[in-house]
Amino acid sequence: MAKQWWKDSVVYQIYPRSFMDSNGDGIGDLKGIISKLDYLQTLGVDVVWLCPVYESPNDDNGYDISNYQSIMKDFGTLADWEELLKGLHDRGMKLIMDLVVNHSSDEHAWFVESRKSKDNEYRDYYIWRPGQDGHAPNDWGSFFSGSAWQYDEQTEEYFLHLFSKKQPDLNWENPKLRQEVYDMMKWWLDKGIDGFRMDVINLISKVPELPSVVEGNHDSYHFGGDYFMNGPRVHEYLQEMNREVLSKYDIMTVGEAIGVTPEEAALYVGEERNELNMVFHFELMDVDSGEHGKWDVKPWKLSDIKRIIKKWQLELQDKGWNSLYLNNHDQPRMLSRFGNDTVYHKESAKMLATLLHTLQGTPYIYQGEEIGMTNVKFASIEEYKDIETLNMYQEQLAAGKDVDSIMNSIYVKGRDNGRTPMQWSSDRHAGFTKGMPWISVNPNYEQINVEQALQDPESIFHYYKKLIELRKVHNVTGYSNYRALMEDNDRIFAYIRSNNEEQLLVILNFTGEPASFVLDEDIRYQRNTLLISNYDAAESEDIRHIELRPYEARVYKLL
Ligand code: TEU
Ligand code: CA
Repeated sequence: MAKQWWKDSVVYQIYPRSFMDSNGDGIGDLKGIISKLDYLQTLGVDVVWLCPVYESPNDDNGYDISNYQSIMKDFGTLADWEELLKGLHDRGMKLIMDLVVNHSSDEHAWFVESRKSKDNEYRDYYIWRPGQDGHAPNDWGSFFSGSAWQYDEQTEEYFLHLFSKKQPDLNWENPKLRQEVYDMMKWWLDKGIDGFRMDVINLISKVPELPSVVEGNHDSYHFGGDYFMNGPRVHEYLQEMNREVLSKYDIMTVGEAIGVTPEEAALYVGEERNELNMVFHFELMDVDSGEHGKWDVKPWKLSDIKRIIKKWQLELQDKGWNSLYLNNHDQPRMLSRFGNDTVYHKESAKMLATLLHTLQGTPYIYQGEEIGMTNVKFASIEEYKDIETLNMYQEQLAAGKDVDSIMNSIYVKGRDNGRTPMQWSSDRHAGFTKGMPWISVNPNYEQINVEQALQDPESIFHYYKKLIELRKVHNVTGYSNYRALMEDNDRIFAYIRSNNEEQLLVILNFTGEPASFVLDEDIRYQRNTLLISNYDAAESEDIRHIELRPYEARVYKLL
C-alpha cells in the first residue's frame, strides 16, 4: 500500500475568496494565493486544502457549482490554477481540492436540462417528487432555513435541496450520475492533485421513501437527518468511488460527515474498508449548541471537550485516523470560541494549537488561525454575506425573535466570523486588497496581521511553526496510545500519548486562572524533556506538581 503520507501531514485550509486579492476587485483569487506560497512554506504546512474555485453563481460562495471542470472567473483561469499546483509541488507541498457532489448549482447544465421535462434524460440526475395535496413531498427543513423542497412550475414537481434553493441535491441512486462524478474526479486527479476534501459526503444516500419526520405534518419543518445522514447505500457508493477512482492514485481523502459517531466513522475510514482516509466529525462543533441547534447558544464545558476527544482518540485507535480541527470556513474562530481573544490572546491561541498538534490524527489549520484571527462583530446585518446567516436572520425575525438576540447568535456562531479577509499587514484592508473587499475586514487587523507575526519571535505564527516542526522531529504521529489524566478536573486538560519506549505528556490549562497540575503516581520515567511551552518554563522543574499560569500549555517527553 502506498505510504500514508497524509498521517504525517499538516493541512492548511484556504477559503480563496478571503485569502489574497491580486487584481484589486476585492475578491481573493488564485494569483493572490500564488503570491503567498513562500509564506505557507515558511509556516511548514504539507498540504493545502483549497475550498471550491469552480464556476459558480456564488449563492453559497462556490459550494453551488455550475461547472465542475472550469474555474470561476472571480478566481482566475485554469492556467492560474495549473500555476498554483506547480508552485505548491515545486515547494514540496501538496494540493487537495474540494469535492462538492451531494448537490450542484441549479445553473449547472445537468439541472437546466433536468427541470425541462419529466422524461428529460437528465431528470433523474436530481431528486424530484410530486407534492402532497399542494404541500411539499415531506416535512424536511433545509440547513439554510425553510423547506428542503422547491416547487418547480415547469413540470409541477418539487426538487430536494438540503441546502439553498440554488443547490439541488444530486441523485446518487442514478449510476449515470455517479459515473459523471467519477469521470470528473479523474479529470482533476490526472492533472496531478493529491486528493479531495468531500463536502457533506455522508448525505449522498437518502432513504428511498424520503419519509416525513412527523407523518402527515405540513405546518412545520423538521431535521430529516435520520433519513439522509449515513444513509442505506452510502458505503456502497464510497466503495464504488474507491474502486473506480481513489484506489488508482496516491492521494488523501477526508470526508465531511455531519452527525457521524466514532462507530460510524470507523466504517468510513477503516483501512480495510477501502472508502476514505479521514472524516471531519462535528461533535466538538456542537458543544455550545442548545437543544434547538447551533443558533441556540449555550456555554461549552471543558468536560464535554475532554470526553469527546478521549472518545475519538480511543475509538479510532488502531482502527482509523482522526482529523483534528477547531475551526474552518463554516465555524466561528476557535480563539474566540474556545480561547480568550482579549487578555490572553496569544497564550490561549498557542494552548489550543498545542492540543490539535499532539493528538492522534492530522491537524487542519484554517487560514488566519496561525496568527490568532478572531471573531468579528459587524454593526449591522447588511455587512453579513453568508446565506445561512441571512436566511436564519429573516426566518427568526419573521418568527418574532428580538434582533439583539439574533445578532448575538450571529456574533457567536455565524460563518462570516471565519470569512473576513486574511490579515496580511496593517495597511488599508489589512493588505488583502487594493480595492473594496467583498466583506469587511476585522477592525483588529492593525494589531493582528502576518507582517507583525513574522517579526515577533513570540508570535502565534512562530509557535505554530515550532509545533509543526515538533510533530516531525519528535514523530508525534508515532505515539499510538492515549491516556487521559486529571479527568474530573474542569480547568486542566492533560493526557499522555505513548509508544513502547517513550511518553508524550501534554498539560493544558483551559482557563484564565492559575491551575494546579498533579501527575498520576503510577506514571514512571527516568527523565523529562520540555519540548514546547507557551510561557518560559523552568527546565528542571519537578513535573509531578506544576502550578500552571493562565492558558499555560506544556509538552514533555518522558524517557
Ligand atoms: O458544510 C456542511 C454543513 O453542514 C455546514 O453548513 C455547517 O454544518 C453549518 O454551516 C454549521 O454552521 C458544507 C460546506 O462546508 C459549507 O460551506 C456549505 O455551505 C455546505 O456544505 C453546502 O455545500
Ligand atoms: Ca481578485
